[in-house]
Amino acid sequence: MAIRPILTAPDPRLKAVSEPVAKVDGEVRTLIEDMIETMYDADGIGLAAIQVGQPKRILVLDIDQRDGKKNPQAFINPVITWASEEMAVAEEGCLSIPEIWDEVERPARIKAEYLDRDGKKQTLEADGLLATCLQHEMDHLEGILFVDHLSKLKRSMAMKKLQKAKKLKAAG
Ligand code: GNR
Ligand code: NI
Repeated sequence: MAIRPILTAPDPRLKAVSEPVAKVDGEVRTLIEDMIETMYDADGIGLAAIQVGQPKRILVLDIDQRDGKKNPQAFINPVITWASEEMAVAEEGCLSIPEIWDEVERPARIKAEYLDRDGKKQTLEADGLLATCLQHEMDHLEGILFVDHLSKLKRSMAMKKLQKAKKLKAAG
């Protein structure tokens, strides 16, 4: 396993639309293991493959890391098959937009289909943080970041704040 570097905005690769995985093979499983290790190392609860520079429709999640217990889940070629009309607002952050947090409105409940690490088809019904996080990660597969759901003004303020933080970090 290896920790891979996480791309940060405005890296143009984060805008790419990721490609479906044709076969769940060893290479895909290695990528998934690296993504899980990278997610934990960065204290994240989710990660999409494009965030480590791989434009593949793969994401990993672990939304319940209390008590240090780990329950990582991998989703390959996920598709939302149903979304509730009811919406929910949640505070979101992104490992590719460090230190920026804001409220995003999304469907409150969703149903999804995906392949697991064994290439087996699975279905899932989600609400709460799982629904938020899954939709956030699935946006990454389309090249969409959570700030793209904000007003133009809020987005440009967020990106300015990020640029400033990056400059400060580079200057040491
Ligand atoms: O670690 C993460 N936390 C988070 C919190 C609220 C809503 C979404 C997320 S996902 C984020 C990790 C990440 O950037 N995944 O793409
Ligand atoms: Ni993200």
